[in-house]
Amino acid sequence: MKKITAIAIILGICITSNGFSQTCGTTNIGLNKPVTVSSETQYHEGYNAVDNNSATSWYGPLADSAYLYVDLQQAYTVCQIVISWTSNGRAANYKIQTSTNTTSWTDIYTMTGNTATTNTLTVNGTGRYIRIWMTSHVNTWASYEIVDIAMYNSLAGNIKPKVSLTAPANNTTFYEGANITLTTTASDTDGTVSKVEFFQGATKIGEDATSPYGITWSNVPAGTYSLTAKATDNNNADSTTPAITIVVNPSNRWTITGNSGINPVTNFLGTLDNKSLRFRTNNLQRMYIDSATGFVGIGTSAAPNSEAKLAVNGPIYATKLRVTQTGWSD
Ligand SMILES: [Ca+2]
Ligand SMILES: [Ca+2]
Repeated sequence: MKKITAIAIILGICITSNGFSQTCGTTNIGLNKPVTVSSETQYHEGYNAVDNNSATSWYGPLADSAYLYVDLQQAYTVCQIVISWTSNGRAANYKIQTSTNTTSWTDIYTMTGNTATTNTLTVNGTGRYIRIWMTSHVNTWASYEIVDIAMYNSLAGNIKPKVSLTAPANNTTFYEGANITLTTTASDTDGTVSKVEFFQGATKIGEDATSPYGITWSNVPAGTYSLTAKATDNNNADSTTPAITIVVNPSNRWTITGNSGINPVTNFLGTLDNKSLRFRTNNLQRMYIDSATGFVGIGTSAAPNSEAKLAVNGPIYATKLRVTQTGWSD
C-alpha cells in the first residue's frame, strides 16, 4: 500500500477515500443482468433472481445439481455476493464460480452445510460471469428457489474520475428564462467516465453519458444557484466539483436589446437615492448628471460655476444655435 501511495503521489493523483480503499462497492452490479439457468419454472424464470424484488423468485430443479449464472456484461472483481433463498428452497452445498467465457470456471467460494435463508458471502474473484453451482438441498423435497442475488464489485485500486465545471464561470449572472449551458471536462485515469450529473443544490438538473459532458438547463427561474457536476466512473466511484454560484436576475429591468411596454411615469433610467449618474463608452466617462444639483456635464463632471446646469468640455458644432434667456423664472 505504501508503494502504491508513493506512485500515486509521483503521478499527482489525488488519493481519496474511495481511491485506493479496499472496500466493496455498494451498487448491485448484477441487477437485471442476463441470467442463464440449468432449468426454470414458468413464472419463476431465472431473471426473477436478479430483479431486486423480494416478491419474485427463480425456481430450479428438484435434482441435486443445478446452476444459475449472471452475465455482468464486462469483467468485474467481485467482493461480495448476497443470496436470498426461500425457506423451502435453500441450497445446503454450493459453490460460487467465475468465468470469462462460460466454458472454464474458477471456484471463489465453497458453501457447505448451509441452513440460512440469506448468505452474505465475502469473495474475491474476477470474471464477467458469476455462477452459483448447487449440489445439495436443505429440503430434498423442494426445488432450489432463489429470491434475489446481489453482487458487489471491489473498488480496490480504482482511481476516482476527475471532473471540472468549465462553464458557466463562478458568479456569472443571467436573466430569468435563460438557457444556461453547463460544460465540463471529465476523465478517468484507470477506466472510463460513465456519466456526469449536474446539480443545483441537491437537485439534479440533468446528466450526460457522452463526452463532451454537458447539458443545457432551460428556462431557468430567477434565483441564486449553487451548481456542481458529479462524474461517475465504470467502477461506480464518483467525484464532485466544487460548487460555483450563479445569479439569475428577474427580467423586469432595462435590457441591452431595447425595451417595450415602458411606463414613462414610473419607469426611468436613474437613481432613487443621492447618487450621481454616469455614462461611459469604452469604459471612459462621457456624461455626468450630478445627484444634488442636476448639473449635466459632457466631458466633465465639474460645473464651471455654481449656477451652471450644463457644461460641455469641448467644442459644440451647430449650423444654428439659439440661446434664449427669457421664459424661466430664475
Ligand atoms: Ca426477485
Ligand atoms: Ca476509475
